[in-house]
Amino acid sequence: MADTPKPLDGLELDVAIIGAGVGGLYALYSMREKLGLNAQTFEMASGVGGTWFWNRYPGCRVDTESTVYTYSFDLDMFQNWDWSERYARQAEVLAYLNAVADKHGLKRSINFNTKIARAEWDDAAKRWVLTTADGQTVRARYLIESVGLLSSSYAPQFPDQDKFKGQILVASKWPEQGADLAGKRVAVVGTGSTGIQIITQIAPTVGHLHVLQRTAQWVVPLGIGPFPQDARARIKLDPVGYRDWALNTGTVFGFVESTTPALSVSEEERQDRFQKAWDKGNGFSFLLETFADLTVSAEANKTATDFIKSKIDAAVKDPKIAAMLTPSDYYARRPLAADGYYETYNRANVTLHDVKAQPIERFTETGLVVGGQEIALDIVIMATGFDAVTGNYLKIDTVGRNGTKLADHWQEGPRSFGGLTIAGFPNLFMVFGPFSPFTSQPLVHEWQVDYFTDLIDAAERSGGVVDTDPAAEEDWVRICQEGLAGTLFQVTDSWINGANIPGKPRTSMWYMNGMANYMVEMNQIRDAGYRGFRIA
Ligand code: N01
Repeated sequence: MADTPKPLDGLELDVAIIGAGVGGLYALYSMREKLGLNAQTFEMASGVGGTWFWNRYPGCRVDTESTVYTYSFDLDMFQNWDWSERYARQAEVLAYLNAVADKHGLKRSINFNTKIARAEWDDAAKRWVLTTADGQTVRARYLIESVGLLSSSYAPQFPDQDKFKGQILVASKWPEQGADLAGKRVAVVGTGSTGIQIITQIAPTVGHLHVLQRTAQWVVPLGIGPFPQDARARIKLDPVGYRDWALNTGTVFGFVESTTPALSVSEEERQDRFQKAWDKGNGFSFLLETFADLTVSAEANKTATDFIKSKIDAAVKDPKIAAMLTPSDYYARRPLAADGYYETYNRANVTLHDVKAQPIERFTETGLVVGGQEIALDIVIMATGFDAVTGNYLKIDTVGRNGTKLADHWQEGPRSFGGLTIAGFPNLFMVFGPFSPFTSQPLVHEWQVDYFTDLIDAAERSGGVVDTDPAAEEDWVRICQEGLAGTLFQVTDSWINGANIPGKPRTSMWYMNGMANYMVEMNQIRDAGYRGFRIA
């Protein structure tokens, strides 16, 4: 009997898109509705949403204002989507992305539960040949990868992990049906953005919470509250103007970055600015709206950390715990924000462990051994981060022209042109690929997708193949490396520079000159006939 044909096998497309998160959904819309191409999306999850599909852990919400954590292409939805809070919760973001996908009929072009394992460029046929994890083959003229900046989960394995009889939960792969933490003995490993959201959320309801902190973090309040009515009125009145205003800033967080050096003002004014930012909430705002040089000058940075330290000392009753919670490095990781974070450590049911001084040794059947002492636990939550920026690209075995593997091309660290394309990998477009601007994402995703939609449109009219000049890629990487070199982000270990993953090359992965400058540079490239791209 002949084999039943597999449903995808042999599919021929104009455009294959990997990922149905914020960027992937808009890429699908643009390819299908704007360019009229035959496009389909391949998505590992069973639904849309990308990071918002997987990250269902307690306390998960955006820490970018909902005003800019949105699409703008559907002006009606941009003006009228009724965000309930200033910082939307995960469920609300996921509902919004589903509503966008439903309104525009996107789901009919998405293959869910489908993992792309391999992508190889066939130079003779001018096609990408994609292979799914279950061995089916799809061919497409263009390949768009919107695979997520922070979506390749990282969870270290500790010795004897398999012996633990309790539950181990990875925050970024949280069970869809939820997890019952009430009254339980819970450990949280990790105190990044994920960890601090979980810690502040679950502390009041768990039996006992053990926070296993390796590196203390500078945390400011987030300022949770209702959606700001003044911003809503502005967006309703002039949505395009609001969007363009937001894009024409450095980080697209809904504020304009300061141009004032911290030490150029009096001590009184400096304290006043920090206090106002503290009262308003938001990590990016505290770091960038207060002063211009906190990320580049150690002296300026110290004025901010002295301020936050004074807040830690005031909030935390036990001076020993306050000292454990005070970082020793710069305020130059991805800025964190959570309401009441430090106060959580005053609770009788919360214990802070310094696992740098007293490392996590191993699991037992009933808990974890930390610094020689067993902590009895029902649940261990790994909030240990992501193989950021490059992780998901490299999980796909990608082969470009002349058999060049992406893993080899990126061996010393990633390379790209404009965060969008890679030399020798024709017709491959990335949404928020390495060396994209260091910004909040949805509006920037839209901008990048619009940019390469125009580029694909140009290619369609002149041969249909876009490659990247290796010299242009080299220049872009150099500009980006110079941009990071001047900042304290480079000398402070975090996922921003790859230092969080053992063995990962430590490198720049960002365009650090801000979105406004990025748009100018990319528009100049377009206006010079897409200089640096090779359309053939
Ligand atoms: O990951 P992280 P994240 N033993 O890498 C610790 C976005 N995001 O998931 O600092 C013990 O920041 C590690 O310790 P150390 C946002 O952009 C946004 O929290 O390496 N600990 C660190 O404390 C964010 O920046 C939101 O010493 C170990 C933690 O795990 C990015 O995602 C919410 C360990 C990892 O922190 C990543 O945040 C959530 C080990 N072996 C995420 N290994 C919003 O608010 C790692 N750690 C929108």
